[in-house]
Amino acid sequence: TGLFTPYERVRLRLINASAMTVFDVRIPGLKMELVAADGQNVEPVNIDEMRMGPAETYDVIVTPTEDKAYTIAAESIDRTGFALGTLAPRDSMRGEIPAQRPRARLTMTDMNMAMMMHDDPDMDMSNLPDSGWAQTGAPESAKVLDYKDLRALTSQTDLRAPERTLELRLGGNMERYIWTLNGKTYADSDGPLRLKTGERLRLRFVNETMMAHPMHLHGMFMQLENGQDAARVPNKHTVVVPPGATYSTLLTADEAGEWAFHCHLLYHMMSGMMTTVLVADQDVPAENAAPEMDHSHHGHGGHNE
Ligand SMILES: [Cu+2]
Repeated sequence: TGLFTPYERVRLRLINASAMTVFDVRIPGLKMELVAADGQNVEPVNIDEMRMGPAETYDVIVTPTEDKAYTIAAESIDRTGFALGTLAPRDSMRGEIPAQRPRARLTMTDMNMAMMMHDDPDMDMSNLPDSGWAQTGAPESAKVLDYKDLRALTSQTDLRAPERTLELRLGGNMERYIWTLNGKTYADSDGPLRLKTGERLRLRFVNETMMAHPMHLHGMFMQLENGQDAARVPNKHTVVVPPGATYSTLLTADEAGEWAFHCHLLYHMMSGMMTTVLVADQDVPAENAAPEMDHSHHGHGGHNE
């Protein structure tokens, strides 16, 4: 229970610390003023709820005015249950638990969007069913956070255009339960993605699966290309790429070293959806740039056969 005095402004840092669960988060009876995404300040957005993938972090300010308990309700998107917290003026009070929402089914739209856009970028999408991923079950009047709403509070410092695009295809093989980046598991990969110190590049995530993948980079923030102007694209350490979708981020490779880069769904990471980025001066011979991670003795390898 988080205690408040009525009319107090309370800042909550919501962190999805689950291993495998995407949550829809709401506090019935309270508007949330979203002020930070993944710990990075954004222009305030007033919302009723947001969807959060593992590792994603949102700071919200709420102002409870009534002398009663409010429930912080995080409903798993498979609708099997809630993770619950309480905001209350006194200890040992309990708020109401909201009714469970129906589970949304994924549709042809979720499955085919990436493929169709690839085949014919101009095709007419108007007669397709709605995306199942987009159906949160929130009431029509509710404002659900959209990535497009995120706008950095202050200007980005590196406004260079990217010099190149690095594509990451998110894939999986259901018969063997392996998850892959560019068709390979971590154990079978060709080693780190090599970035030159200081370079500006685009990372393009192409999700070829029917699941969302929260792609998480250590060491540096990515700037999500969400339609905001270049100076105000938001920083993220985790980007949830919906089923069949293609999302792009920008990155300035300004932190030397080898950084983990993986899907934050634990079982996906462990079964192969993991790589590293190596930021080094290009002149340094690869074998001297940094010690390779030892795939054979590393717990994250794909030893599932
Ligand atoms: Cu994944």
